[in-house]
Amino acid sequence: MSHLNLPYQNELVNLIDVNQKHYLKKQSANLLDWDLTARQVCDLELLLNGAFSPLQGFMSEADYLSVVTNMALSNGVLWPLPICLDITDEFAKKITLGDSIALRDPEGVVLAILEINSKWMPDKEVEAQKVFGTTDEVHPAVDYLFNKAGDWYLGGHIKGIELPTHYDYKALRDTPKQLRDKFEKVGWQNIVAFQTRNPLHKAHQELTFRAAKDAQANLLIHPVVGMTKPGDIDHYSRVRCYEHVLKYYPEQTTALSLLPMAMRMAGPREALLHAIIRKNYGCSHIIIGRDHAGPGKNSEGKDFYGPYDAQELFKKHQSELGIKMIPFQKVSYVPEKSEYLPSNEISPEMATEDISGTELKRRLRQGLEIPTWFSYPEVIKELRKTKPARHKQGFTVFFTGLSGSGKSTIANALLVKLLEMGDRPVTLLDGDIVRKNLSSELGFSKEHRNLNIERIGFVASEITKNRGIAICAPIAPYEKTRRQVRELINGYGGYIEVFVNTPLEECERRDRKGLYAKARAGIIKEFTGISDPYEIPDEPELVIPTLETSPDNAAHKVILKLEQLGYIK
Ligand code: PPS
Repeated sequence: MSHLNLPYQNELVNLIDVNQKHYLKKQSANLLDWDLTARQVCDLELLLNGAFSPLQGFMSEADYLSVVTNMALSNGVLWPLPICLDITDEFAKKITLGDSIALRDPEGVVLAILEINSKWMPDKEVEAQKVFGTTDEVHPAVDYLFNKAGDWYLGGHIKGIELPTHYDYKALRDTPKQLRDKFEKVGWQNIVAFQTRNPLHKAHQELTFRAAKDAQANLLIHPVVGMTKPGDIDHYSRVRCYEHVLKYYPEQTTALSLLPMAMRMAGPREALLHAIIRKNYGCSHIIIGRDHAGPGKNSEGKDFYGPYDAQELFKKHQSELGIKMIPFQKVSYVPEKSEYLPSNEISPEMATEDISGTELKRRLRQGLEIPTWFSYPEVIKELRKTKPARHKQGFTVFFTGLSGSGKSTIANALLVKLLEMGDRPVTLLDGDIVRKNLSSELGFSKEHRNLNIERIGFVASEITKNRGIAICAPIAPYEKTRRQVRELINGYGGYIEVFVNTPLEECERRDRKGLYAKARAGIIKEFTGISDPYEIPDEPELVIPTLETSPDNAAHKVILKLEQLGYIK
C-alpha cells in the first residue's frame, strides 16, 4: 500500500465563490434531481467540507472495488470504507455516464452537482463480507446495505453549492478548516480527539483527560451527531450532556465540536476512517478504546469484532495515517481507590465496579438509582428526561390478523380500558378508519398495502415519540413491513405486536362485512387469505386465539402484557 507523507489535503476542496454558486444553481435547474437520503446528506457534507479528504466526490467503481478488497483507493492511498451514492433501479435507468445530476436535501435545496463518471451494480454480498466481515443483517451497516440502500451505485466528482443547513447547535459545528483555524488561533498543536456516540460519564471523563495528559495535549470531544447506531440516545440530549461534562475538565484544555457523520458501526475499518477524519480536523492523536465503533452482538449472540481488533488494525496502518493512536483499555471503577483505572493497571485482588450500557438502560427504564461514582447528576437528569421509565414512555399496540379476525373489536375494547386509566392520550388507527382518511386513494396491491402500513407506522411513531399511546389495527399481512414499523417505533418507545389469531375458516364463517363471499366469487380481487397471502408474525409479543378468548378478555390480556413490560403501572 502506498505511503504518503502528506496524504490529505486539508482544504475545503469543494466549496466555491458566490458567482460560481449562482451559476451552478442555475445549471442545476436543468438537471435530473436526486433526493438524498439522510445518510447521503451526511456523506455529502463530509465530502464537501473536506472531512473526507482526499476524496473529492463519491467513489468510482475502480476505487470502490479497490477499497472493498484492498482497503485503499485505486491510487494506493489508504481508505477503509466505500463512500458511494446508492440509487434505485428506476433512477439508474435514467442515467448515462457523463451526465450531471443535482443532489438535493430532503427539503429540495440543491447542495451539489455530481458529474457521473461511474455507474455500477455492486455485489452486496461481497461488499458486506469484505468490508464488514459478515453478511449477518443484525449488523446495522449490512442491514442498511441489503434492505435500505439502492441496487446501483454512482461515482463522480462533486461541485459543491452549499453545505447542508443545520439549525441546531450552530455554535458547536465546525468544518475541518474552521476547527484547524481555531486550534491555530489558541496555539493548540497536540490535540487528542475523542470519538463518541454516547453520553459521557465519569469513566469517559477520566479516560479522556488521562489520555490528553499522557500525550501532553489538548482534548477535542468530537461526538457524532449525524447517524449513529439505531436506538442510540438522540443527539439533542447527548449534546446537553456533553456541555455539562465539559465543565468538569480544567478550563482551556478541552473543546467540544459536533461531527455530522453517518456511522456504519464497522469496527476496525471504521476506526481508521475516524482517524482520517480527525486528522483532517487538525488533530494529532485519536483515542481508540475497547470495541471502537462496534456494532454489538451478531444473530448468534457473539461479538462481530474482537475488543481490540480496531487497535490492531490501526497499528498496522499507523504510518500511513498521519495521526497517532492512543490505545485505551477498558476502564473500571476501583472503590478502594475512589478512581477509575484501565484494566492493565488493576491487580487481580482489587474489587471493581462497572455499569454496562444495558444495565444503565435497565436502571433508567425502571427509574432505579444510578450511583454517583458512575456519572454526573446533570447527565443523569438529562438521561431521565430523554429515557423516562417505561410507564412514562409512549407506546404502540399493533394488532395484526386476517380481515374479520376481531382486531377492531379488541382494539376498541383496549382503547376504552386505556382511556379509563387516563394517564396518556390514546389514538386508535383502525384499518378501516385509516383507509377512509389517511389512505383513501390506496387499493390492496402489495405496494399499496405496504404504503398503507408505512403511513400507519409513521403516525404511530410520532404519537409514540410524543409519549402518547397508538393502537393500530390493520391487516398488515407482510412480515417485512411489520418489522420496519417495529424498528421505527422502537427508537421512540414501546412496540407491542399482537397477533389476532383467528383461523381463516372462522373469519369466513363470520363474514360480517360479506367480503369473503365476494372474494370467493372473484368480485373482490387480492383478498387476504383467499387470493392474497397473510404471513404469520414471527415473534409477536402476544398471540390471541380468539376462538377461546372473548374481546374483553383479549383486551385484558394486552393490558397484562403492558403491565409485565412496564409500560403501565
Ligand atoms: S392492509 O393489507 O393492512 O393494508 O389492509 P387494511 O387496510 O387493514 O384493510 C382494511 C379493510 O379493508 C377491507 N378490504 C380488504 N381486506 C383485505 N383484502 C382486500 N382485498 C380487501 N378489500 C377490502 C377489509 O374489510 C379490511 O378490514 P378488516 O377490519 O381487516 O376486516
